[in-house]
Amino acid sequence: MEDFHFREKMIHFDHERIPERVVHARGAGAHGYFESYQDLGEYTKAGFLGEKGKRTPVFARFSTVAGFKGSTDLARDIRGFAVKFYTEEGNYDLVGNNIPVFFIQDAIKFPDLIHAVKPEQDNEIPQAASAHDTFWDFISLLPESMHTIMWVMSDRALPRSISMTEGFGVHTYRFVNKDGQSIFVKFHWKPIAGTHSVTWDEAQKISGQDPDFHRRDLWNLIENGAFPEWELGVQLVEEKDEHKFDFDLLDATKLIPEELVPVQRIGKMVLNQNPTNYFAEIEQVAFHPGHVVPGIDFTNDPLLQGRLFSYTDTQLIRLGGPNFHEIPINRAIAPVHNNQRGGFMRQTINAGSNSYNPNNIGGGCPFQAKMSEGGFTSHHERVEGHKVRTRSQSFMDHYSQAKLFYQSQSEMEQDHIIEALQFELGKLKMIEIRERMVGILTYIDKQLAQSVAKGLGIYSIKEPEKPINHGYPADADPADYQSKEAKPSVEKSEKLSLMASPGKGIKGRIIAILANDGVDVNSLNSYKKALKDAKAEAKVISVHLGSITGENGGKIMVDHSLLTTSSVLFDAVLVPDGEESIKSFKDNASAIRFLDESYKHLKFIAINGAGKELWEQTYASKNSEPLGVFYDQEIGTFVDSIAKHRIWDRTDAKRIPV
Ligand code: HDE
Repeated sequence: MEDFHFREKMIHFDHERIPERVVHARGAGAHGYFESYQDLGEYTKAGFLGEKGKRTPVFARFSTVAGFKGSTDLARDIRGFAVKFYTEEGNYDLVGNNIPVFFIQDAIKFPDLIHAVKPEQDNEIPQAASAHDTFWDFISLLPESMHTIMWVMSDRALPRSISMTEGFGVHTYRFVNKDGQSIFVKFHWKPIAGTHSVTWDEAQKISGQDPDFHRRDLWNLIENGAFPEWELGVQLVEEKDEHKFDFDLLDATKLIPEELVPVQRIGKMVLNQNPTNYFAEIEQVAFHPGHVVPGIDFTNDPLLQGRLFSYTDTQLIRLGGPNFHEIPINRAIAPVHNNQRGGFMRQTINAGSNSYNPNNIGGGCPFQAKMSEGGFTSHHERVEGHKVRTRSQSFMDHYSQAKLFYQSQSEMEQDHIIEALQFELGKLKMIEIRERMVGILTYIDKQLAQSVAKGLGIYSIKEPEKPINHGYPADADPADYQSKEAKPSVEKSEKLSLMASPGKGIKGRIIAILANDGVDVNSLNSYKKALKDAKAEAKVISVHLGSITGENGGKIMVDHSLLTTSSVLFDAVLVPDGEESIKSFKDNASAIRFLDESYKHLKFIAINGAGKELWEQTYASKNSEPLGVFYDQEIGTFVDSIAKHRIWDRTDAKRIPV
């Protein structure tokens, strides 16, 4: 025991773990900057938005919600989208999600929601999945969740890359200008790379092939200089217009369709630096919707109000005390002066004798700065009403925006929602939960309900029974509050479809090149160059690792063997010319499967010269006119096509038996 080298090493090791986040445990993050496009002083006095071209350092963390820290990135789930702005006036945290609405309206239901979606309490199964009884039992009794459920069942829940997902502040916040005037604001992050997803079949396979898929992608994009970028957008609503909408601005299950209030782009975020240490940065970063700067304030959204409590509370247990703001990743760049003292892990060495206010000993310092001195002063608001636990009548329309979302999807996206519901509900043990859910779906869309029912073998759909009376006025019949006839304010909202924001170019896409000894090196290299110029990555896949030799000499390094990778990890495939190279692949089941699976997942495929002989081995080639398969085409055509992400009208893809 006198061996202190041993003791100290072992003691530190024994204490390496801290509790993972209760939600959003699985995450990845990066540093970067935010650049303001204009002076937004008319609406907000926030300094970081007050000058065109002003740059503010940021740290962003992206996460899944339900899975544990070691779970797969490709779970069907909401993605957390949290950004910490290190402004000159202190830290501002925009703690959002990639889906603009939330399951519940009132924060008190949050522990129920999370208990329901997390692995079941008896056997802790299933991991990072909502397809189980407790989740759908809860959801089927909570009609207010239907709008978010539509989003989560859509491809929004399966992003191709973090850099290809939108972000939303979800709640309505306030901007406040220097004259104390306030305007409501909803925040949006719009990815420059467009919004793109993978299919459920791919998601499940990626979860096996590379559970770190999103984390790796984010890391590689930054290492390769293909920096992820988003524009920050705002929807602004004047206070006088608060009640102009047929939904409540304070209801987090509702969004403002862009047709009603357009999104104005006010700046850009670029993530250009990977973290140095995962634990010190991604694990220890502490976000909080209550970390605001002068010029940004809250509303009475009851979900937001609950969050304002929860985030400090959770840091106390996770990071071990009240000094978590002194951990390097959480430190403000603005100097901090207050009378807080002591507590576990205090870092600051405060000098002098006094730690109170008012004081004379310290010359009156530190003191709470007034608004005129740049201090934060809460927005003045007159409120009146009764103090009761109830929900406003204006929160009771649970279906109109679920309908709007479904109606705004392309046919293919609607099909994916149907398949997702068939999968999720199909995994349930209790048939009555399935029936209850299908009943509720009729309130969103009858055709949707019927299609889901068909897959579940439900032949007669029952109207939902009276919902349970939670959150409604005590004397109310909840059935009166279902507003199932409510119609959305607009028939269709274009931007709710992933197809509406394709983005530009192919930055960050990964293209597989199937090549072996004897490949046409010149052609391969010109593809590689064209892809690199477009900031995409080309990866050479062969039957072995090491290097391969071209038909006229020249060596090419191999990135993966067919054993160590899979088509689901790529966006498109190229088969270059070269008799010998193709010969070696022709009998290789993995190579044939690679092409078939790429075809099934609607990816673009370029075949050159002898590559046709390999293609002819595939099941896909038996289709009369395979769409999106190019023979001996210009490189440019292939590159431009990849920007479309997938060939959505390749309807025969479903027939491929892989
Ligand atoms: Fe969170 N949420 N949340 N949440 N949330 C947490 O805080 C909570 C909600 C969101 O990368 C926790 O530090 C309550 C909506 C993100 O570190 C916890 C309610 C939105 C992250 C917490 C909500 C979010 C969290 C767990 C209902 C989108 C990850 C660990 C009232 C606008 C941040 C932590 C990161 C994390 C509570 C609902 C976004 C427990 C009580 C709505 C992105 O405090």
